[in-house]
Amino acid sequence: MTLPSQDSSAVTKARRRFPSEAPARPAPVHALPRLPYALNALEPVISATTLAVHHGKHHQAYVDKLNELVAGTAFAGLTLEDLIMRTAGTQEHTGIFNNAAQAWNHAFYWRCLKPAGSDAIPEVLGKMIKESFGDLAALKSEFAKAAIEQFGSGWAWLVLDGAKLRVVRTGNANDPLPHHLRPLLALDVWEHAYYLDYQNRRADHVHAVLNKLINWEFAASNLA
Ligand code: MN3
Repeated sequence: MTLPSQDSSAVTKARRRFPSEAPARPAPVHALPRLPYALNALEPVISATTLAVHHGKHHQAYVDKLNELVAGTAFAGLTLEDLIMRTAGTQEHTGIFNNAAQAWNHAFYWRCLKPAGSDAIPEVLGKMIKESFGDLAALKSEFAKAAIEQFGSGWAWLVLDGAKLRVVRTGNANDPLPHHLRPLLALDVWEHAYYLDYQNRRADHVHAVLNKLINWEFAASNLA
């Protein structure tokens, strides 16, 4: 006879009788982080509808799928960063990599944005931008180019590479961590990030975010 994999009534009774021995259903290791602002806080650049779907459906789905994939495996209990580093470039763990990276990338991305962002840059970061790009306009221009020219789904990043800042782009779920680059800022250019608000006008979305929503304090905090 095949034992039922889910709770049989006998198991349920045993759990009631011996609560201390009952294997509690483990909480998901990876949880959807709360947004650091209200759903409508980024309007009109990013609508509440886009944010609700992007965070509540897309980001949630990556987290849920990751929990499903790692449950009962040697990967259970590892942080997102560990999962990314251990599965990057492997053929056999592509699913775990993709979902762990997307879970990490989105958690990072939400913090890169803030309502009514301005071009006021913390001093240390401002100095590095000057050294690496010349000025903020040049950084924005290079960042926008990477975001707009990324073919298909992906991300644009400002990263710390040794002592220098660089703009890089990655396709699909890929992020800079396995390349030993430290992310300072990320911009999601998957269509789900902007399509409801901008349809095919990715460039308009990119420029609006760069000019109105960037959290430079968060970017600077990632230097440490
Ligand atoms: Mn996304």
